[in-house]
Amino acid sequence: MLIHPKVHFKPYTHASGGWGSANSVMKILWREQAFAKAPKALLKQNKPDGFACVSCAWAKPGHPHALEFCENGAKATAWELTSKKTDPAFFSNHTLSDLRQWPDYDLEQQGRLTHPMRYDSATDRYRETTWEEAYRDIGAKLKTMEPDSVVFYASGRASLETSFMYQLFARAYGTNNLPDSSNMCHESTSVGLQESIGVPVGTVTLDDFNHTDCLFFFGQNVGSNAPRMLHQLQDVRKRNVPIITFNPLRERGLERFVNPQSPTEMLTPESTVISTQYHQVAIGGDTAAMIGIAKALLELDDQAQRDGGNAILDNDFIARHTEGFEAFALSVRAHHWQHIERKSGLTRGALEAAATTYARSQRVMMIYGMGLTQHRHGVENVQMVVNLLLMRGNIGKPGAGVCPVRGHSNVQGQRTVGITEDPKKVPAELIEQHFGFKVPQQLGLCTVDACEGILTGQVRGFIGLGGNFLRAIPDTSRMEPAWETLELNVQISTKLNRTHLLPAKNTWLLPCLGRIEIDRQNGKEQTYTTEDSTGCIHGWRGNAEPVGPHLRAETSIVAGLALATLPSGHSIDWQAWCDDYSRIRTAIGTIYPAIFHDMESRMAEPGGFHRPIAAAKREWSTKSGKAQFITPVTLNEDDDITPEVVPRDVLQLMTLRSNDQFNTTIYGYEDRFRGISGTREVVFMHLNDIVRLGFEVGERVLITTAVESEVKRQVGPFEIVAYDIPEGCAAAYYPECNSLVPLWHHAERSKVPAAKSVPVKLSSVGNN
Ligand SMILES: Nc1nc2c(c(=O)[nH]1)N[C@H]1C(S)=C(S)[C@@H](COP(=O)(O)OP(=O)(O)OC[C@H]3O[C@@H](n4cnc5c(=O)[nH]c(N)nc54)[C@H](O)[C@@H]3O)O[C@H]1N2
Ligand SMILES: Nc1nc2c(c(=O)[nH]1)N[C@H]1C(S)=C(S)[C@@H](COP(=O)(O)OP(=O)(O)OC[C@H]3O[C@@H](n4cnc5c(=O)[nH]c(N)nc54)[C@H](O)[C@@H]3O)O[C@H]1N2
Ligand SMILES: [Mo]
Repeated sequence: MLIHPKVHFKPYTHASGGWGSANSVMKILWREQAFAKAPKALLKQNKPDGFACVSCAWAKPGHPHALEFCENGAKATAWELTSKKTDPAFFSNHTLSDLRQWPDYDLEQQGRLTHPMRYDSATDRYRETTWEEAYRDIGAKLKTMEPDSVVFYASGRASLETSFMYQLFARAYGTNNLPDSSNMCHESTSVGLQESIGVPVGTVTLDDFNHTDCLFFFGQNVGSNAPRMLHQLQDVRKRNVPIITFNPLRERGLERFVNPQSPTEMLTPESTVISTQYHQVAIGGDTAAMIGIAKALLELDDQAQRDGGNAILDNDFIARHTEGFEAFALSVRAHHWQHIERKSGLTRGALEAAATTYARSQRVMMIYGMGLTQHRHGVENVQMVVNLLLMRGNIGKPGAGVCPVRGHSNVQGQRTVGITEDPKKVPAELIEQHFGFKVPQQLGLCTVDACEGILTGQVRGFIGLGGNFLRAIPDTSRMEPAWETLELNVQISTKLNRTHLLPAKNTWLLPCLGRIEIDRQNGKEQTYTTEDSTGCIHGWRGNAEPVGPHLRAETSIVAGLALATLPSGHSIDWQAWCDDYSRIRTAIGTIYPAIFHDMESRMAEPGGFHRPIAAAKREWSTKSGKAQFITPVTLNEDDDITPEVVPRDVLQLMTLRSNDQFNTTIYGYEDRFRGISGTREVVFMHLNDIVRLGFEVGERVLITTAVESEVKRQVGPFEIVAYDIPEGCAAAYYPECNSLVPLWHHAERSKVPAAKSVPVKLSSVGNN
């Protein structure tokens, strides 16, 4: 057996949370030399008088635990408050060609960016500049460019205040090119839910967890990516509420949990069983699985009618509130069980078991993540969740509803205040009335379109409000050379990443404050706001001293760029807004009064305030005025390869996160729950596939995309790990595998890259 010396694979036998989690937090505090600031900061994390965790978007309770953070939230805090610095001396020691050889982990490990820098092509280095010079030169450059050739990307962390200013800046400049990270993430939700129930966001709040009597979980890895939700799940389980999970992998956080903040749990061998049914659905098999559940429900309902029992369907709700049920039911009945079993990878018995529990429950929530949205049929997956909920009237009553788990901590909020490429989604008239400029009519570019534009040369400039665009997008090895032909690349960032290392003709790196840091403007500490995954809006403030005197707040950087770029004479007083953020909030309230009226007082309430969500009140803002059953057109996860003739050596690859990363930020090489340490260059496969394809466990292989063979997309060598994953499926880490995902391989309608199902082939090293 070939074993790569770096890799250590040992199945993890403990629950999620517990000592493993406490240990992991101590390690990162130590490594980041963050003991001076982090412990004090952690006490304020997600507290009404503190700061919003910079990790996930999960809801922050009004009455938080003494320590309202999780292992990964603590890592994110330590990562931001590190005492290490990437300063001008660092940059003078390294050329960009040198730094491009470094792995993502090493780049961000250098610490926080401290000074505004400008790329100097003569020396291939960043050199220090002043803010004034940077604003002046960027502004001058932007003035010479065609507004629709410039892209204003936002990553999802910036506050509501910054996001609102940023979209105004882009639109006043003359473009709707406002792609964001949700274009790679929950856009399938925004498109799917809008069509089905008339809102682009989920309908549940934290309180629903107190009333629910059944939860479904599709394709979300709660233990790593939204661990604070484990508290709600644990409480729900204490009431004996069933949790039914659909995931190709047996994720530890969905199996067992020990609350690391409970001394009794830490000192006893007790852990809470999370999922009561665990269905290892095939990658991309969810729609088929849900069709199976729907079919079983219809069959149970038929049976009840024959027996004179209670109806299983909520016929009254269906009649009063929905449209399209007949066609949907007809189509579900027409699917044969054999076909459903083949497509979902699950047995009829398993799907009937899920349906029976569903049928017995009165208040059901369905929770999901990237396992549903990042597919060719990501929108249909989301709409199928809604179909199931509608069948039993599970939207718009306590304890029930749809719960997409958003990613970045303010990604939902940035959309609410206008970050979108679609001008129809912003109140253009109000903007014109108050700020005196016309919102451009032309549809802007989403993320995939922006990438196309970079490839074709239509896009000439890029401004990044956070994020690591070039690493997060698909088809990275095709995108990188095209990127270097850009005229302008401006990155507003906290840490060095690969996007900073591929310079355009004019490139700047502008270091900003993180949200944990105290933001002083005009001599006053400022507060800021975010919206979480449950539509709840909170006020926060940073509490750590900034890492250096030259950092500027994101608001102030956006204002600086706007002032240097826009013609004088329009009616936004950027400077006054920066001096006092309550003025930005007043402006937000003027443009979005239904959501943000009286924001200043409401944002300070413990737990914040909820935006109105019509569907949660059974008001349907759809075209028909009713909630829509939308029938999926196919049960195939991917039509790129005709499923009936899939060659036997093609596997469906999902790219996913480890427990030791935040997106492209790699905290370390330890995916504790999956038992991997020392490397991320592994591919998880079923033992039968390994044997069938003639490989060995531990062998190092190249992974090649199996569609569009005229373009070579390949990564590796990666080491094969035998893993509990359905046959025909494989898994490997994001972002290492992003160059395997063709740009066109995205969800229809939402354009979310289908990062969870890429047809691939493996080959032995030296044999391709
Ligand atoms: N610590 C930490 N927290 C994070 C992040 C992070 O990187 N680190 N990222 C943040 C962001 S931006 C986001 S969007 C979220 C992402 O959080 P998640 O939505 O959990 O995203 P992933 O880790 O990519 O994988 C999701 C899960 O989908 C499963 N899956 C894959 N394919 C399928 C499928 O076809 N069907 C089903 N049912 N399941 C499938 C995988 O096994 C995995 O468990 O987390 C946010 N929070
Ligand atoms: N193959 C594959 N690709 C994927 C995914 C996948 O599952 N598989 N997931 C997709 C998803 S869900 C998402 S959301 C995207 C993520 O895409 P992005 O949001 O673009 O990427 P991040 O890795 O979150 O960005 C990290 C960088 O943000 C900067 N940063 C951190 N904090 C701050 C801050 O407070 N302010 C500013 N200005 N900058 C900051 C730091 O410089 C850091 O290097 O990736 C997508 N890409
Ligand atoms: Mo995300």
